[in-house]
Amino acid sequence: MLRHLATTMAAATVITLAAQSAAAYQVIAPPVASSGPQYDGNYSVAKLFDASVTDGDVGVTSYGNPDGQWAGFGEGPHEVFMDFGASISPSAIAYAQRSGDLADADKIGAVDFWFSDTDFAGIFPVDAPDTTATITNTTDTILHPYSLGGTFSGQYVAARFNAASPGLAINNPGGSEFRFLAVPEPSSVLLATLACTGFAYWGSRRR
Ligand SMILES: [Ca+2]
Repeated sequence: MLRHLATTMAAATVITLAAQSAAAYQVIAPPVASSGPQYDGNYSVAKLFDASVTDGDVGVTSYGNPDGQWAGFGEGPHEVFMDFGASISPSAIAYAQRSGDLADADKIGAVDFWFSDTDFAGIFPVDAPDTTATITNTTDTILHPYSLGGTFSGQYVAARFNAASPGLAINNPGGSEFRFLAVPEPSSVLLATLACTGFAYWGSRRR
């Protein structure tokens, strides 16, 4: 009976930890300030951060109309500054395209990023970006995750948004929602699961 109880508890521990580790991404809070080009006052950069986004929305929730959309004027590339108020350490981004009026226009295909703990003071960097996120989905407005290829840190971010389809007659690319994402270490979750499971089994053997 006691052994059965211990086994049940061990199984429950594994299930609980598995549930806690189900969120592959942790959404980082939006910047406290952002600036950049806008098609007009209805399409400001702030519209990238005007919706409620939780960890569970990543890869699942569709934004776009009626959610506010950011759009630059013309195909760009469009250069944006963000201040997060304190240093962040993202490993990925979540991006929802703007719906736009034309199927092949108004979408972003790649974003170049520079991270710094010093304010860019409105001067866009001229050196190579720290990393580039390739935005592969241009057909819906779901908040899809994309890797940064590593972990990058800084309070200030300069971001260059590149059109997915340059050269179109009409093209005002932008997005519906954007967030940086932290990616929890899977190894630590696995170790915690194994440690708790082993502890419960050891307890059952002693009885
Ligand atoms: Ca929005």
